[in-house]
Amino acid sequence: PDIPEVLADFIDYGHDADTFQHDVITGLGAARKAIPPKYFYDERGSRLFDAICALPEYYPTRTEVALLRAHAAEIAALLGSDACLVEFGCGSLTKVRVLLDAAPDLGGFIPIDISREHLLASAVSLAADHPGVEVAAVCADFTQPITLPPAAARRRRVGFFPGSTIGNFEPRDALAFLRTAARQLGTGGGMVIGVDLVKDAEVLRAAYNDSRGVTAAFNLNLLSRINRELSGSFEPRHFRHEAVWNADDSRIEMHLISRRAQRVHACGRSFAFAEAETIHTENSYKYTVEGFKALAEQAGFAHRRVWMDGDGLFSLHYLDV
Ligand code: AVJ
Repeated sequence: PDIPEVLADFIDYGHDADTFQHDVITGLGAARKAIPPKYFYDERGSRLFDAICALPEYYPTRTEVALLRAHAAEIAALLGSDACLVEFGCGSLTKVRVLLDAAPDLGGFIPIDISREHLLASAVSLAADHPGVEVAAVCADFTQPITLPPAAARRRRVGFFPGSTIGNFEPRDALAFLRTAARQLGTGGGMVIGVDLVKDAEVLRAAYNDSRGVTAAFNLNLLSRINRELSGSFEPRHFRHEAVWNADDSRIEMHLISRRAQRVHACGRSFAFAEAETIHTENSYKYTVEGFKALAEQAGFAHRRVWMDGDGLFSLHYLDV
């Protein structure tokens, strides 16, 4: 398909289509059922996630955006001139716009995301608003090996990984991801990363159990997506959303809990659920500033700067490669 004129490039690795079926079959066939959280983000899921970000209980987005706004000039100075920002799992691109508005001499921007149509529309709109920036979008699972397009290869590269998406990784996978990113960004490069912090359990619980039920709809949409894309027979109302704080592992866990014993079909197979059996759909790890700093240093970054809100809810870090 044609690449829209405002984009320098649009590269599609097709990662999503290949793996969804495989991960659902494996995940629902396991003794402890689980499906990776990256599959939340089909078109409807991406829209529901944007709605989560606007919820009063969901503090991470507004807190991080306020940090980006408050420190945009300092971050822009750290980016320097003609750098290329590489955003991992970019979603709607609302956060990077705060940086772009403050960094007029940025040279390139590479948004990487698994949600193809959402990425295309967001990248086109951003490129139109920033004609001086070379925008090359990559549709891919950012945890898989990818080759950065020429817009990045020619410039000093700085990663942008906001939203505490790093929290979706098991700590050892977070370390592996940061190591790979450091290699890809290269010596002299950097990373701007948002990390959600350990805090009062009730604040955490409320952020993932909002009163409007948007997070529940986001979680349950995974079942509707299996119905749509993998000929599934899930009845979403026969499952319920659960999000709990696991203090021992320092993470919020999201589950879909079967309200009854039932049998469900998907991918031409049959899966049995006992009453109260769960599908584990997400971990969202929370860090302390010291804990994250240690992780980043172990991955080969030098910790340059941390910014936090007054209530210590969320942290934004600048790392040097
Ligand atoms: C985008 C992974 C950071 O863990 O807070 C929001 C996803 N899940 N509400 C998070 C999410 C439920 C979010 N991350």
